[in-house]
Amino acid sequence: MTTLRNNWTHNEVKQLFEQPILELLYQAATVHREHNDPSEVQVCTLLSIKTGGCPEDCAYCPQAARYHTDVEVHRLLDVEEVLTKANIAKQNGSTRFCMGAAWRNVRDNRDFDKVIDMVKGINKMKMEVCCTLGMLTDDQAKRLKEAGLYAYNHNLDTSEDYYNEVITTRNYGERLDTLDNVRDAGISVCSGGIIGMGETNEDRIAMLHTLATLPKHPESVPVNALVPVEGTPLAEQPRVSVWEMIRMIGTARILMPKSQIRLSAGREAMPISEQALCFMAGASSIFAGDKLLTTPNPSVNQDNLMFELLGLKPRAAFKDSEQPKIPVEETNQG
Ligand code: SAM
Ligand code: DTB
Ligand code: SF4
Repeated sequence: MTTLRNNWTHNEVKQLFEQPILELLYQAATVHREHNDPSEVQVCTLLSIKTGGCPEDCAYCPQAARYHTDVEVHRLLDVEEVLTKANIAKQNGSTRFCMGAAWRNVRDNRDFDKVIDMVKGINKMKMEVCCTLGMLTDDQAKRLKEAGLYAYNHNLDTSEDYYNEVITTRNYGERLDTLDNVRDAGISVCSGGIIGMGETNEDRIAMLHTLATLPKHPESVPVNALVPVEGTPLAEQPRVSVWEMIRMIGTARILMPKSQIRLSAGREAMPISEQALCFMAGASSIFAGDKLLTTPNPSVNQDNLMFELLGLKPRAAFKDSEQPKIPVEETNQG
């Protein structure tokens, strides 16, 4: 059994990434089978709890206020509405519920109090609760942890060198600081990136190297294919091919054998045969439901058919881990 390593060299990552695609696929599939049950796929549902109007300039993002996209700005949803959506996601087979907010960073205001109530409510439903709210301080991370947050998503998105080509309103170091705060608070780390933004293979290799040499591997690594959205600076980017997705997923699987490698944005444009190759390369998680945050995704019915066809089954919640404790004041209320 291969052991977990955090000391990968840039050259090792490059050699893995650049090997002939079928060799990479075979090696990644082998590592996947050594460490995981390849028939299990984690099913997560996303919900945009606060949409659009974001002050950041991420060139890929339809929610940045400065680009003219079709996304309608919406204030933070009410707690009850979010809990109802989480319940539907659970009935549809999701074990993780991830709430996204178009914020640069979390602020200590009434909206954050509401998010805390959402986290408490979803944890009580015995789902893995995840948030992606932008930058977090260490105190905010601790508060989320105490409320029962299981995971926090904060993507590196690309290499440090290419970061400035995509986002100018924050830097890579700030991204890494938030990941540290999340890790230190004892929250499961979800961090990955996007391909298809004009970056080179060197940038993809560098991002994978950064992720795989963090003091602890992120427990989840989303691999997104850019969904080009009209009105954003990256609207005209060509779609990435399945081979590029396999290279990213397979390399991530070999580098981080136990992490959930998530076949994330981009599935809407992929036939089942292509998704099957991604599962073969070690993808072990998907976003389910007909919408990601603002863009389309395959329907639950389509995914159920795919699972049946490929002999996949959903992974149980809190497998290999514990459900975060429910705060005392909540248990008292029954
Ligand atoms: N505002 C928070 C932040 O940026 O961390 C959380 C929400 S943000 C929309 C979450 C992630 O969605 C981004 O880091 C990016 O990786 C992904 N994303 C956004 N737009 C995308 C697109 N058009 N295609 C693929 N992934 C996208
Ligand atoms: C992640 O890596 N991908 C998800 C989730 N984490 C938050 C978001 C994908 C967003 C795709 C564009 C949209 O739907 O707005
Ligand atoms: Fe804002 Fe996040 Fe979109 Fe960047 S990716 S514009 S921070 S919502």
